[in-house]
Amino acid sequence: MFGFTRTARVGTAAAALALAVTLVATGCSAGSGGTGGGEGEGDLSITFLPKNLGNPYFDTSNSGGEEAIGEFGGTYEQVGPSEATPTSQVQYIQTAAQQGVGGLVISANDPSAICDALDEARSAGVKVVTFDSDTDAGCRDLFINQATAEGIAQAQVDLIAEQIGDAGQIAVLSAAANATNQNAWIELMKEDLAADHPNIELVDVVYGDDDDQTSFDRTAALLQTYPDLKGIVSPTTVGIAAAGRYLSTSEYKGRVALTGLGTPNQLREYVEDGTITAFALWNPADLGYLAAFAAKALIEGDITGAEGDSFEAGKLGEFTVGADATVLLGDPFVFDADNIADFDF
Ligand code: RAM
Repeated sequence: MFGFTRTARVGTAAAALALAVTLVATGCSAGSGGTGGGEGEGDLSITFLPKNLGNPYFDTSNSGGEEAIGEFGGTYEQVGPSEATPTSQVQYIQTAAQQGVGGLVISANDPSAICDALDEARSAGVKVVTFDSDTDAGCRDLFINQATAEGIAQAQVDLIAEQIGDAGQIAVLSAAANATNQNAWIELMKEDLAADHPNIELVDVVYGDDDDQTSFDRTAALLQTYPDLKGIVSPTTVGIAAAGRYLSTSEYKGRVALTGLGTPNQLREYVEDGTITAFALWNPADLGYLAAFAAKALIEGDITGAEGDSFEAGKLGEFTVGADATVLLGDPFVFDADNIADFDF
């Protein structure tokens, strides 16, 4: 499994090297989960529920979960809606509860719209781990956070500021309007811009719903509406890939900067053709892997989600639960023309 080390730092050569070495040294498990039931107490059948299916980011994160579950001998399943709308996950949560799975690992499309369903699942004994995009804290046992929201916001503001000479109009192309993760990052980006970048004007925030075509169309509309636009920040892997595709064959290529959060495989061609200079992300596979081990620790009663609880997460080592029942994976990482060849996800 390609893996970021927990000590990776934004844009450092050492981190890039560690990543590259891990990439070469390890492989990704393609097998399905085990036969159910681990060595400890509890039912290690664990269902992964992404925001929507068909998103390479979640394919990678959930393959990390599958790898972990295979290692500890549980049963992996992935289910999910085709559209990332606030209530589209409810039916899958209800089904998991009826099946009596041991754990549910979910990236939430809305902080509160799925809470009733999650409450019912938890009442039925299902341990609920949010990862990637949280719910309200009271609706889950644990949240596995990819990186601090402040760090993710800062990385994107730094990137766009550098790419447009710290001045001019920018817009944000986000995911679904209610997405907990993107909304938290955008609020913090606004704060960073106001505090440190007086000459950058954020003129609009638009939503592509983590749908490729919608994101593509929103990009076209932004460029028409704001002829002086200098840059687009897209804090979603779906959005940035669609915007890259639009820009790469348009008159705006190289004139309007594009950055945000993306996967190397989806953006490689746009880095190579000069549409994108640099973008950020974390390792989605490690995020899913960590979330699976967290679910195991909850199911087996090793942890309850209390601050200071700690648990083992296989090859990633030991993690400790922080405030608000949150576990932190690491730091965001910046990809550019110099390091993108080292990554394959
Ligand atoms: C998309 C999803 C996901 C987010 C990434 C960066 O794949 O919106 O929730 O974390 O982008």
